[in-house]
Amino acid sequence: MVELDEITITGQAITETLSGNTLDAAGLASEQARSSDTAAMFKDIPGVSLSTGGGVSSLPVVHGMADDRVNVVVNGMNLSSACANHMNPALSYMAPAAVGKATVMAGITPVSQGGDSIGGTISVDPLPPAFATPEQPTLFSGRLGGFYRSVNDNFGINAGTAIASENWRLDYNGSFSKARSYFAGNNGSEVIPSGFLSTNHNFKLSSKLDRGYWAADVAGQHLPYQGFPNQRMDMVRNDSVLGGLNFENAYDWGSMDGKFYFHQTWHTMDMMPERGGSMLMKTDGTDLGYRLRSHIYLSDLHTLHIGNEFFRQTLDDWWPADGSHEQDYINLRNAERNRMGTFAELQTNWNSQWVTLLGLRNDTVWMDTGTVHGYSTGVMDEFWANIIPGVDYSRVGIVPFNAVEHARTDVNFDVTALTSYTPDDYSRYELGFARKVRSPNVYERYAWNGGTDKSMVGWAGDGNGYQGNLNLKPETAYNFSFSANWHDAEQKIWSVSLSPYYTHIVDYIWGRADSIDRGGFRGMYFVNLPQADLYGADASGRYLFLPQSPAGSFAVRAKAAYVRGVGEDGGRGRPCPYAPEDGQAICSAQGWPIEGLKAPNKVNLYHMMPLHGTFALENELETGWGKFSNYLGVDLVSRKTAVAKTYGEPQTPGYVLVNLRTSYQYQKFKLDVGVDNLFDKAYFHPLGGVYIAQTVPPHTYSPAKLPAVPAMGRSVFVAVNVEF
Ligand SMILES: [Cu+2]
Repeated sequence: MVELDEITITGQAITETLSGNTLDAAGLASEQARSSDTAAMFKDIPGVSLSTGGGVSSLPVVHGMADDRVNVVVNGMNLSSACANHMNPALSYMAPAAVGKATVMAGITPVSQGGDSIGGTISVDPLPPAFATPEQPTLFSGRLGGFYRSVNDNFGINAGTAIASENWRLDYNGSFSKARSYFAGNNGSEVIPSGFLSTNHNFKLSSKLDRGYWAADVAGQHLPYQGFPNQRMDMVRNDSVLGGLNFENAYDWGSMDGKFYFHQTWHTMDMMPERGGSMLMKTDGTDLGYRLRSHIYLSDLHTLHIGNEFFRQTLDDWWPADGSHEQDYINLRNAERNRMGTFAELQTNWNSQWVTLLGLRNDTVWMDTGTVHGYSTGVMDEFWANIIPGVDYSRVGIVPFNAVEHARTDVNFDVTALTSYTPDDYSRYELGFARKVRSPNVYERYAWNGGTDKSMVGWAGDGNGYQGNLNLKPETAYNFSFSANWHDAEQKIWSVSLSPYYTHIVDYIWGRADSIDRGGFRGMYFVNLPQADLYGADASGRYLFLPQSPAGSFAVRAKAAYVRGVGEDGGRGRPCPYAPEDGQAICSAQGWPIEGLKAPNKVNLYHMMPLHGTFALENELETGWGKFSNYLGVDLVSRKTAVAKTYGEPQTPGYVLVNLRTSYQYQKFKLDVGVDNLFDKAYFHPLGGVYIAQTVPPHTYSPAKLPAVPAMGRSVFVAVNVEF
């Protein structure tokens, strides 16, 4: 499904062809038919896996880096998660059907593609606007699609329409998707709560420039609920408004592109009825930013990319008081995180064989937040927030949050060097080095409450509670990657690619356990590990072994990926601060040792996908009655034994899944049908997290063996799309 594709958009052409994988139209369409989750469209790309949670909010993991470590760009924008559990990540704001182009850079991200991230890049964009021509002065187009998936009765519709003259164009796109909780394999039970309902609308007005366009768009999301089986809370409302201005134009000296945007999210969490219980949490977040880039032709050989961007995130996060509380719990008040990024990148096409790309980038991040308080003015809630008279804080080893300055500024520098060598028509090699820096996010620095009983901050799907650390430093990654591609001259019959990589990270941001309570969950505190190392390789290949036959063409495809992540710890969790105040009972209830928990010297990093691969047989048949594309694939995932023990990450058994699908296209009509997990295998996704609903009474389990979330059983899907 993944093809190295010719990129034609001005300004992005050059850097994306280095180290990029673009999903072609057919690949996109096939993924769109199978899931309501935009991040899931990337899961078949070697080196990409998913950290799953809600039905439309998975987080992509690229070469072992997840979440904020990956540079995710949606239509040129940085959109942050306005949630302590990262339930509304950037990709959840664009429905799969709205994606016109999807690119993954699993290896090295050129500085012109973004900063403040240390992993690869995922970008999704709508298609650039097409205008009418003098021959056909008015253009009218539309599309209508619907789908159904049996495992969770997920049904949805997508609609789009556009009207264009030679100079103007108006687009509307909308989508609706609703699902109940899904069923686990082997006739398993419902995994609760995992249902969702999501609606998205987007209007765009575009105007043609002599060699480009500008566009203004406004989008809205209304998401009434989304269950998260690996979190303590569910999303019970996510409303957002997103507005932007875009332009792109070519000139004799080069090209320019620009973007200005504003995004407001109103997010509410509670427990969905099937989970039971109630505890309201609210987050209001905004994103505001611009990006300006110029691509200047210095000579026949050299192109200079320069750019500047600004991105500001603000967050208010509070948990409203219900009858049993004195006051609202303030998790974040007026938190802000600002970033100014500036880069220069020189691309040189030395000759038809050698291309080099050298980039330098600065990101200055400044952040701040206001004072906080807990649900009450009692000692336990005040302890972490304010200085309590009589407490000797030098003895307890903490400083209450309101007693210290919160403003922090980081000045970060990124460097990238990439070269590609194409010696002949049969091979291509890329070698890259990057130094990348990421500053902590607002929760990593400012989540203020410690101890396991406030386990509401955390996005790893592990059920642990995380406390921020004002002394966190940015993490710095040194990435080395190499990629070799071999293929036939036409790139039609066979291709093989192999991409090993190694990343050394200094000051890796990590949750160190302070306490392990009776339920087996941990009270974590964000620290910088002195160092962490990630290494692995992706391999893929395709062979069209029967280009022509009465039954069409036949090809085999294979891919495999391996990643290993190890960090150096050996530190000690903080000593239980309640103990000196005669609070030993609290310490023992929270499993918080007075002398502090000793961390192992070496720790396995969290969310590392075990060795996995896919073998597939593909068939394409063109007939007078349309085109058939058939796919039979076998996914193999090995047992996950290298788990982050200090997070309580579950081990998961290996499994084999068989997936079958076929698509039929006749002119502007397209039908996709298929079965995922054909044999209804019961399995656990290795990055699916802990099944929280199973850990509350009356369920019992062993604390060292927290239950993993059962993955989806057999699902029959059908999708119909018509264009007119
Ligand atoms: Cu949330």
